[in-house]
Amino acid sequence: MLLKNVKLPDQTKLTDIRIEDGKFVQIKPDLIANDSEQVIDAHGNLLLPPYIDSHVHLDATQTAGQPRWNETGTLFEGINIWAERKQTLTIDDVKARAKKAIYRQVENGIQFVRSHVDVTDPSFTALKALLEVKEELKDVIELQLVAFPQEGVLSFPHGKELMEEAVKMGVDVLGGIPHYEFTREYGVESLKFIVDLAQKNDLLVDVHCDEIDDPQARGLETLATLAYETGMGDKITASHTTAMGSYNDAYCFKLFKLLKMSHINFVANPLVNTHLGGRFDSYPKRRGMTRVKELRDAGINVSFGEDDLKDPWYPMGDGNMLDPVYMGLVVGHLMGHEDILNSYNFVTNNAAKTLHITDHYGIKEGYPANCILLNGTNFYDVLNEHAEVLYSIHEGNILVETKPKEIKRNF
Ligand code: 17E
Ligand code: FE2
Repeated sequence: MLLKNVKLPDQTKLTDIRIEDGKFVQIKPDLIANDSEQVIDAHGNLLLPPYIDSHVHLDATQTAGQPRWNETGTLFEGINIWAERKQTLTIDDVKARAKKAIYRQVENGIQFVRSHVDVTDPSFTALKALLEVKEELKDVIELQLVAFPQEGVLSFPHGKELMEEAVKMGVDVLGGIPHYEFTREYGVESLKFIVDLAQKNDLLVDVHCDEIDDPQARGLETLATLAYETGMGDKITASHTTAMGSYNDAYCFKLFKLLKMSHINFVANPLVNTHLGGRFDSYPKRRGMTRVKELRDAGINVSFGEDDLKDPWYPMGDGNMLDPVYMGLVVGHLMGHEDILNSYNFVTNNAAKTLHITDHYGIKEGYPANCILLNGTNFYDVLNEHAEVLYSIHEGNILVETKPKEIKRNF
């Protein structure tokens, strides 16, 4: 296959790309098509590596309103509603809902996903189902599964054993939820337990860390210290960290030194945390998003996730990474022109670092031919105009083709 007249984000001139046996084999201008080679003319449109959703909950997707809607809009009501819905899970139910969400994600150019899966359920129904989905869709999407202790490690009966069992079942990443544990001490102990278990089993870590508007929440400093002292560094990710939006600046200044030393990654979920955050405030109301701009400017890796697609925490979401990018830029005061042009990094290259997939992710000769051709010549237009993903190519196969919308104006 030959892609002609492609615009790569870091190059000013157009180029051509040859794909053979599922890999990028040549990236240079003026390549000549071989006999019978399929040619796609990009007409100067932007080619990116595929979108990555670095934080989503596929076990709960498509359950909004079941058994009731979240009327307070708080994280805590979401957790309570999910605890009820969890009682009625079946493998077929989880698989059907997860696949529905993944198909939308793939149609919108996503090819890599990290999904948290609640393991505070002794039957492990959701995890069993998602392990099957991961295998069944492996030619379409690369799915990482996180053992996520939604109701706590120390604060839920047999929480530690459930995490250990999830490791045996084959998760890729270990999660945690220190701000939800009964006490600060339980939070600290849970983080030590998770990092230790990850080290012993050579797994990554991605913690729901300080997802609360409590300026006293201090899970992050413990997680970063563990990353630094164990040397796990960038194998560890802190998701949400919304308490950082409430920390005082003096504490945050001191904290940033540790964050840089620790090399941990951050995932912000701009849509969901703007929706769930500030719910106990009157006015002024806090925004609930972590300090994305300051983290980025300090050279710390930050990506964006969708978090929820129609579930007890968030009633919206259609598997499109342009949505969290848009919201993240608005809420994060990241609307400088260069900020907008480069914002695709939050859902591509930065997310690839978090997922530890940079050895096979990116548009480079010799790498698997994974890419998306967008209906726009730069990311400012793509984001602003909700540009279609014209082609999503995975290991050299065209997964999805989309025709641009045709509008007939009668005036
Ligand atoms: N669970 C949680 O603790 N936090 C979230 N944002 C979601 C689930 C979606
Ligand atoms: Fe989450």
